[in-house]
Amino acid sequence: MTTRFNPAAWARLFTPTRRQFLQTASAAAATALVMPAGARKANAFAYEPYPRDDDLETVVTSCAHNCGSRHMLVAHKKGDVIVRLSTDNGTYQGDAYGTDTEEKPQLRACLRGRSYRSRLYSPERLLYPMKRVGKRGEGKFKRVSWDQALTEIAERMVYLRDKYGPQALLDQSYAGASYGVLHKSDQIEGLLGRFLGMFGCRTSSWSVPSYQGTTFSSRMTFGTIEDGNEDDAYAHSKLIIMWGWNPAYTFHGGNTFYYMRMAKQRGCKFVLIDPQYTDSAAAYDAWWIPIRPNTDAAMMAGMAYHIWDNGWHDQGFIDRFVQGMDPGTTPNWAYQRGHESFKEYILGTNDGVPKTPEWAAEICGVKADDIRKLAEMYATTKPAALKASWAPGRNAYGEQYNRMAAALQAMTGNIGILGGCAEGVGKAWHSEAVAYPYDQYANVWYASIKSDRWAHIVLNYPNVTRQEAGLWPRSDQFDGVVPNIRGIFWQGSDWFNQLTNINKEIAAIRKLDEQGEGESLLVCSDSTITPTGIWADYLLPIATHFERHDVALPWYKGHYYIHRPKVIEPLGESKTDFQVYTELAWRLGFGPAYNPKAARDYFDNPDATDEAYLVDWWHKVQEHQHVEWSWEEFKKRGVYKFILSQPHVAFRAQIEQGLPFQTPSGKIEILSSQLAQIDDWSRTQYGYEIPAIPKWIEPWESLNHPLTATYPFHLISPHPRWRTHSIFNNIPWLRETFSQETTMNAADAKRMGIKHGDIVELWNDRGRVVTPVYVTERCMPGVLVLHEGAWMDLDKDGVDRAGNPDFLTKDDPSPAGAFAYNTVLCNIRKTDLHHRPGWDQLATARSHVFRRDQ
Ligand SMILES: Nc1nc2c(c(=O)[nH]1)N[C@H]1C(S)=C(S)[C@@H](COP(=O)(O)OP(=O)(O)OC[C@H]3O[C@@H](n4cnc5c(=O)[nH]c(N)nc54)[C@H](O)[C@@H]3O)O[C@H]1N2
Ligand SMILES: Nc1nc2c(c(=O)[nH]1)N[C@H]1C(S)=C(S)[C@@H](COP(=O)(O)OP(=O)(O)OC[C@H]3O[C@@H](n4cnc5c(=O)[nH]c(N)nc54)[C@H](O)[C@@H]3O)O[C@H]1N2
Ligand code: SF4
Ligand SMILES: [Mo]
Repeated sequence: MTTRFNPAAWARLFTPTRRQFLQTASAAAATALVMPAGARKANAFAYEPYPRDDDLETVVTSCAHNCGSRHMLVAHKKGDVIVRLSTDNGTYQGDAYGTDTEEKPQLRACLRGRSYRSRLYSPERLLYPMKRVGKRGEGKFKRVSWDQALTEIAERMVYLRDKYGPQALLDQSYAGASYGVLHKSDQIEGLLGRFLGMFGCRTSSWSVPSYQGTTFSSRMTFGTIEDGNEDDAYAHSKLIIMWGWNPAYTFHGGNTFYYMRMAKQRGCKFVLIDPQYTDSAAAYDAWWIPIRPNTDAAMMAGMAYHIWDNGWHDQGFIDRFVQGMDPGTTPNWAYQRGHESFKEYILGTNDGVPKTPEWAAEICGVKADDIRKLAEMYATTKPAALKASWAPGRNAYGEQYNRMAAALQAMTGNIGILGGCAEGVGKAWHSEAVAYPYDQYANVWYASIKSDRWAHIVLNYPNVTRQEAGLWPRSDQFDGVVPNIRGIFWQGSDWFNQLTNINKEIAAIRKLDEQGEGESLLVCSDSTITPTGIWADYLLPIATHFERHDVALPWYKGHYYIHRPKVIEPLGESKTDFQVYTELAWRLGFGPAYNPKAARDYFDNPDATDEAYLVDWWHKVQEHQHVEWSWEEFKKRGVYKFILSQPHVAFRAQIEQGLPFQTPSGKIEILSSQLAQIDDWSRTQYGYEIPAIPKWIEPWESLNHPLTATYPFHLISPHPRWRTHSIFNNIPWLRETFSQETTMNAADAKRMGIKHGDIVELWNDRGRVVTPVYVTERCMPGVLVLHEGAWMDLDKDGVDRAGNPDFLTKDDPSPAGAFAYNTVLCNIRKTDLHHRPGWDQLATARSHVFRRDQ
């Protein structure tokens, strides 16, 4: 093993006491040095004086993770230490300094990316394999060798598989590493899934927290999730409706704002439908329509009514391209099966309830006149982009919202045209995505559950129905068999911190504890000591994307590849996930099948093998995407930006050339052929009935629900600008810009005697969290906003002092699988409890625990 990591230098980095370290946080941002003058002598960098640019080596790489985009980072290093990070300046593809055009924009990093060095070298960095020595969740670990950790994990895996069957190990990998082509961490293409599948013991988790309602809608309506335009298409819109979409905060592409600004300059109007007035609305001077959370489908139904009422719909488009919009486009077989068209539903032909703007206003809290005005704007401005983002679909019956949006997009003919927008999921340009074997062993599983149901399954096993578990049907003896979950593998996920109803997850772990030491296994592979890791039996240190060879893909939007060389050697004893699973696979007897290009010493010498996979991948890029650069040229430049002859618009070919959509009927299916033909819902992965056309369905919690008598506030938990979920929570530079707080309406606060900056407690039957409060007119009455991703920090009474909203969320999934993160009622009051925002108050800086006796 040849690592150039120097433990003494590492120790020097962190010699000051924690207190001194904390005091430096503000100085750090100003000087870009972690240590202030006056602290005990500690070399933040091995190099003083600060090296000049000429002394540094410049390496192009990319930022990472499931953050909404993918930008360039340029590392400037001396020896094996990254001294500085910069970003795209237009030159790296061989263009003049500053090149930044509509066709070829720069990929400039956000604050998170630019602070990446402090994540790389953070005190929470996991450097060695660790084994739990205390109780689960207590945070007591000791350092062990890789050999010991892998031997013990392999033995336990075999024991659990043999005793509890091929469903005993739960794959909880997720998108932390998904946007590389070689080192992947998701349920479909990921390294863990392939490993557990080959081992013959895997329960997978099929519903995606991000957008399962949206995915479902896109698949049912368009037959694909590649329904997005590239972002430059926004520059051609005349009206952009940001429906539950805040691209200023929650990135959905790297240059969205750039193109939206172009639209603004060209006269585009902007509307925001959101319980809060966002920075995006402020930036574009949008008309803000506050809406009660989780009532969007009702408002959209009211808009559809008004559009028909005035004849503003595009009948030509509907007749040619749509199924089930109105009686004329609804097949007879569907009527024979008792279904109705969308228009009949909206007009109330059969249920006697016309979905008028007045009807909608009662539900969503938006004035009927405003619903009418927006409907008119949308139907009479061409082209118009209704961007229905995912958050309103991250709700009970969230799929209905997304399908209702597709109906509005279709009835106004805004699909497949430049400046329109069909996107639900928004996956646009098709990239070459996988460099390692994706064959018959990929995504093998013996049970597949709705992802938010694992704790429920553990707690109630064996008294769980297949509907409750959301089991995906199979055609063998495992069909309908609810898994007896005995182990969890976390890879590229902090899911213990990020899934719903954390107290229920804790109860599930406690139940596993009760079943006896040795009867379960929790393994967390991560580069950071995460809140999830605290609950694991083994922590495996994973090399970051700066420490391994890969290529970065855009995150849904953008058309480029960024080379990711091994910029520095892996810190500590870090290994890549691929090294870890390959080594385990060798020990378990299927090494060559798992990683066919690797020799037995891959654990120590991965470079040539990784290169070989990437070269093969590049050949596919050359072949499929007609790229002329050689692999060597790509490696030299670092980035390949495709130039498209025109903005990529999803479904352009279907509309312009009449090609069929990928649905059973070849049409845009507002009435889904697939759903309309299901008889026994209990045997589907959905478990419960889903209407064949989009409909308004009352959610299980909302501001219209009687439960408001006890819990009068609706909590939504959007994504933070200063974190990627839980990633970057411990970065002091970012903490200076934002903090974890609850946003509350000023009139509500006044009525309750709560003032800006007070510490408040939010609670419901599921949990309690503590945060400071931010009082503002920018949030509608009755709604609270608390961003997801804070590192949980429980006190002895089980109160989360860090303010993680997932102590309040509910683990009931929507029939189509949508996580109901934004379907939450709770209450709020002032408290004397302290908020402990994590890193800067030591609460979650667990590194000192781990390193104490080394
Ligand atoms: N900075 C940053 N960017 C990210 C991420 C991140 O963690 N940080 N995560 C990425 C990932 S994985 C994902 S899935 C996407 C998520 O992308 P989105 O789902 O679009 O993002 P959110 O931030 O959850 O919510 C967007 C807006 O929806 C509003 N909203 C919430 N509930 C409702 C509702 O019921 N109705 C309406 N009309 N509005 C509602 C919120 O107030 C917020 O302004 O973001 C990606 N981008
Ligand atoms: N209340 C509420 N909760 C939510 C949401 C919400 O809107 N509201 N949003 C949900 C959504 S959309 C999402 S996507 C989830 C995100 O949930 P997670 O995916 O669990 O969140 P992350 O914080 O991104 O965690 C990813 C982890 O992967 C690690 N990682 C990164 N790269 C690698 C690698 O190469 N190998 C390994 N082994 N590990 C790596 C990171 O260090 C990090 O700890 O959160 C969900 N939680
Ligand atoms: S948007 Fe994402 S990829 Fe881009 S710099 Fe920020 S964190 Fe990195
Ligand atoms: Mo997500």
